[in-house]
Amino acid sequence: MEAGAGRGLECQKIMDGKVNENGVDKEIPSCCLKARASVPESDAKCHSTVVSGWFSEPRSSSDKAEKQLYYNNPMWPGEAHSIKVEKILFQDKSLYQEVLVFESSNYGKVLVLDGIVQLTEKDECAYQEMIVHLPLCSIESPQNVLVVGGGDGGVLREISRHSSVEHIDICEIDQMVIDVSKKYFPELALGFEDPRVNLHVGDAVEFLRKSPEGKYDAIVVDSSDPVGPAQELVEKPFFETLARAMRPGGVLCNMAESMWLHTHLIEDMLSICRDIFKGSVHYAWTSVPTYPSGVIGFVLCSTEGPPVDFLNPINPIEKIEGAVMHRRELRFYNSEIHTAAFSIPPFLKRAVSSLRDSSTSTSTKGIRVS
Ligand code: SPD
Repeated sequence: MEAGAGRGLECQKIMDGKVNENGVDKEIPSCCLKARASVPESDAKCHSTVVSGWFSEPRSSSDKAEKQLYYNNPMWPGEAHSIKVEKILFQDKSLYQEVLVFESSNYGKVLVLDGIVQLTEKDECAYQEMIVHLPLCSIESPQNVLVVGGGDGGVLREISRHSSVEHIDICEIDQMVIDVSKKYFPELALGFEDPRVNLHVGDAVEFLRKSPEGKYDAIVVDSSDPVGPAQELVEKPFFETLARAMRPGGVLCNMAESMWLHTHLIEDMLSICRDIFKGSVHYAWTSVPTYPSGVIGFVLCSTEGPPVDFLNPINPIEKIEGAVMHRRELRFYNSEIHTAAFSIPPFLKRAVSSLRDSSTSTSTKGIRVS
């Protein structure tokens, strides 16, 4: 990253607003400059300047042949969000992925796995608080909770606000993510210090297969994007395994990508979940500026049993003693945001058929998709 910092000053002039085409200087509006930067490296003459000192979400690879894919991550082809890098703090390859930590100019420290931003110190609250409190505030007195993924500890930090919780299992596959988070993200990794936490380093599918049926009141799936090894975490067998491990009327919150980029994936996940979870199934979302398109969603499901009204939290965070201030003040979540998170914009309702008739889809079994 830093090696390229002095390169491409000539190119920088072009990026400042002018390009020379066939000997003629032409003004280029900044929006077009951005668009130019989104073509593959071989076509984008100014690529090295665009990335000098900036991190952009690539399909990570040091292999030259794959460099063409720099701006073509299969999850968001044709776009890339860049964050200015002040200093690279850590870079290594674990058994599973490339792990990068850098200090950014505007978002504090940033954790990147296989070239994809997982969290930044500035906006992680909007993800971790929502993925935890949306499910845990929707049931009375959650006691047994499982986290799948979540090796940075942020989800654990949020669960620990719930005094009713007695036991937290976390199954994270990558020990390096845990170690790196403990070193560089202590405000998240403090979640591991809670004595209720039981860490299992390994494959979540294996772990769930061995879990007793009906063990968990709540499961939070804090995975990376479903490319590569995380692919199976959005497929039917995985959801079946999750449902088996949940008690009747238990709740699941699963990361479910962006409404702007992944309507097909959302449709698929909702339809799989409707088949499996005979309680209720909903889609909610939050704003995370450093994730592609600036938003990310969640699928919330409950198993058949005591009905769960996700939209109106029965266990409001404000009423749990000490929860709002536990370890650090809540920054994003409150009960008002909770309910608002389930509001579905018209374009999304049109794109995802199961979100269309949100107010009328209550079945006799109480299944409601919205
Ligand atoms: N596109 C990035 C999605 C990342 C989801 N997991 C984030 C981990 C934070 N605990």
